[in-house]
Amino acid sequence: MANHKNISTDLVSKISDTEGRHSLFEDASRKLTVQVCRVFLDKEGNIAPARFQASNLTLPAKNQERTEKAFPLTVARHKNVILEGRPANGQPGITGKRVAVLFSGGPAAGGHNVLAGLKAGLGKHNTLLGIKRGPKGLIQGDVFEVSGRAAQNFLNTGGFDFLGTDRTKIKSQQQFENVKETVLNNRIDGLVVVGGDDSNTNAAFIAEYLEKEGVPCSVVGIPKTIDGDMAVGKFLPISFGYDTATKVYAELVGNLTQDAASAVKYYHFVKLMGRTASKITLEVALQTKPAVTLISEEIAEKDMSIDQIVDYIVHVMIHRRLNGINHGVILIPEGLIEFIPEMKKLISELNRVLAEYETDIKDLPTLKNKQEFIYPLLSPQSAQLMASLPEEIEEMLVLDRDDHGNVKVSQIETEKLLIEKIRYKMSEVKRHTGKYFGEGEGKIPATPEQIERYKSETLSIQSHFLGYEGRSARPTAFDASFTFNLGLTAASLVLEGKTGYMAVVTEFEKGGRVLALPLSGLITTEMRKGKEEQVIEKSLVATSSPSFQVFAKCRDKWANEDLFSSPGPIQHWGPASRQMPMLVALDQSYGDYRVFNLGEEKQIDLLEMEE
Ligand code: FBP
Repeated sequence: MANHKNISTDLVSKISDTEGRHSLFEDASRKLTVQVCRVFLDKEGNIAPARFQASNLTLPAKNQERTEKAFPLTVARHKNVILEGRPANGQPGITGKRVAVLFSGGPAAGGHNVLAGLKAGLGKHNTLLGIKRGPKGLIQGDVFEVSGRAAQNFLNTGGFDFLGTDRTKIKSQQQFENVKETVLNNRIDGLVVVGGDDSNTNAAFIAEYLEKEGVPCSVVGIPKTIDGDMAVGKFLPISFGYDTATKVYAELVGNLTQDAASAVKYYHFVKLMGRTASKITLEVALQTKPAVTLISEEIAEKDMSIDQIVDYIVHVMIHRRLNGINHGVILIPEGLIEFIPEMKKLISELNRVLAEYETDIKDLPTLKNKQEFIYPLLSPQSAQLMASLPEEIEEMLVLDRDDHGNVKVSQIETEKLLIEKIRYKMSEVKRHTGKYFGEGEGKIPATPEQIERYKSETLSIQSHFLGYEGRSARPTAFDASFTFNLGLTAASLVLEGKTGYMAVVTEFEKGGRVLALPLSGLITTEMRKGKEEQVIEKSLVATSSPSFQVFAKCRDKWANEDLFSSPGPIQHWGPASRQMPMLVALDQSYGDYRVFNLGEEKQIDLLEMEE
């Protein structure tokens, strides 16, 4: 053991001081200001809840008849009308309410600022309660009081660790009764569900159930998910967490583009999280300009098979190699597998079989036993496709779905499936250059020197999956402000007893507009585990959207030359800290993506709530 006598005890104690979320960065972060929408400021500039009234905007149900059947009370009350927040203008504050909040689904940066916004909106004369471990904690009654000190300590920090989260779908009569018990036992007047499409579906059903049971508790949802699929046109440009996650991934992908061009030997294949939607992948592509980006929604629209996708990537690689570039970055959206037509068919057949024979299949001990059981129940094409897949992918596809019936796409190594096929195709091209290069239809023109150079190059691939790294990062300045205002919006709504709404903030370039969308207006019908279910509609990439169109216009340029850009680490202060997602700026027709404006800069002090 070396002698460490010379180590300064002062230095050791300074290093210990950073324990428990007190790095220099975390301590500095807590003191950063957030922007507060003006509807939440009184004449003295102090934070005060807004008042909500009917606006002239509506959100018609996707299927009025079905929605009315599933949510009769909610629909009768809100009549598809969107509410808008207005300043309270000195109206007396509402007091004595107890409001509980839970996180649901995957973590997303900014959740703690939702809590801080709720605490600030409720003020000293109402109580904020935290529910641990998401919907499961709600069912089990795991509730505690959130102090101003605790909320202040978590201000501007990442993750969901203050409360934890889970993915339980509240569906059985028993679960609904347990929720009612928790509400009554804890005298909860308002319940705020911070979650994505499935969690807000939970919120919509709880609101309807509690109203039917005559329990006076308002239920409000808050749109969270890094995936960006919880978005509603101009009313909700994006969910919180998306900006932070995409910036984390864009930094890492930017680094990989630099690495590819520096080491001049690797193709980096990067699968990016985002579940069904390719919105994360699209934003990262806009920020980094890689050689190839696959967008699942486009692939489905063009009905592209796996082999056609492989051919497209190989085509880009060949052209780059002929032009002296044998490296690059290729982005693959996590949910791609569900959009490839033959895979989509296979997954839907599997969903039906898994739903019908759930317990029989679960009981079978090995993958081989499961295969023997499942194969005869699939169509011949699907059975053949399934048999051609690498074993790990096969295993993931027959794995159980999550509680909401989603395929666990984050666990399917789609990038490896593509890599295997690309390697094979590239080696085939190298072995049969005469078939692929030269004059004539379908051949790639190349000089003999180019072909010789082509043959001398090798293909080296590294694969990566970026997902969990971006969900719990410290929120960007945009997400920190966005979420604080979402918390204020939800606090204002529950104080006024509004129920069955989603709190949203829009107009990110003009100081923020604060709205409440009827949750039932967002509901559609989807097949889950082979059955029709009422769920909130996912917002996917529209190939007609400006963000996709801009990408589509540039991608050939990015494929032919190295035009990547590296956005670097997230800036929490300074000029680059005011960026919002490029996709949002494009799709909302804003003039710029570099400066968001969600109101007045405010230093938040929740300790005064303790007095
Ligand atoms: P939410 O929709 O609940 O926010 O989850 C987002 C997500 O990160 C997806 O991108 C990903 O497919 C999934 O969660 C992974 O789930 P898990 O945390 O259960 O591994």
